[in-house]
Amino acid sequence: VAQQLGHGHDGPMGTGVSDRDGRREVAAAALVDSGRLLLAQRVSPPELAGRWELPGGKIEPGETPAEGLSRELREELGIEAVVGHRVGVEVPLPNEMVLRAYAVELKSGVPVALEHAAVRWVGVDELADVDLVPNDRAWVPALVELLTRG
Ligand code: 523
Repeated sequence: VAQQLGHGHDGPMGTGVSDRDGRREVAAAALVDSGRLLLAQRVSPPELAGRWELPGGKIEPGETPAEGLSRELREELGIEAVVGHRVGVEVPLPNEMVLRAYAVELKSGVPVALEHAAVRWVGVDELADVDLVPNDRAWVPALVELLTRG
């Protein structure tokens, strides 16, 4: 909801700043369970509504990426999750933000679309056909690898 840096918070690092370069992180979950990846369908903004993303959101000042992403998944999907290693490339966003994906495991609960239009589980064979939000397309090769190994 809040735009750009700030949010009205003012931590020791300044406003909304979370990494060494002064960029605010948006974290997204590559949540894999039983060999399938969880996707969530955005409701906003208009240009992204109806398209599918790895769920997540902005890390707040004072949160680690793992803490912030766990919080977002609790708020958006009603699940408890364990945040693991980085997946794929980092994607620069406007307003000095950076988008990063993390491998996530489901700890408890069943994902429900509390802030999305819908959720769905996709197998590696379906990934190429999904209407992903443009930023998340950069992760497809890494997601294929995540879904095919082990
Ligand atoms: N993305 C994106 N892909 C992706 C996520 C989770 C986010 O491209 N998988 C982009 C979309 C927005 C920005 O990152 O440009 C912030 O994501 P958003 O809106 O999901 O984060 P929130 O929920 O923290 O944002 P507010 O509604 O502003 O609180």
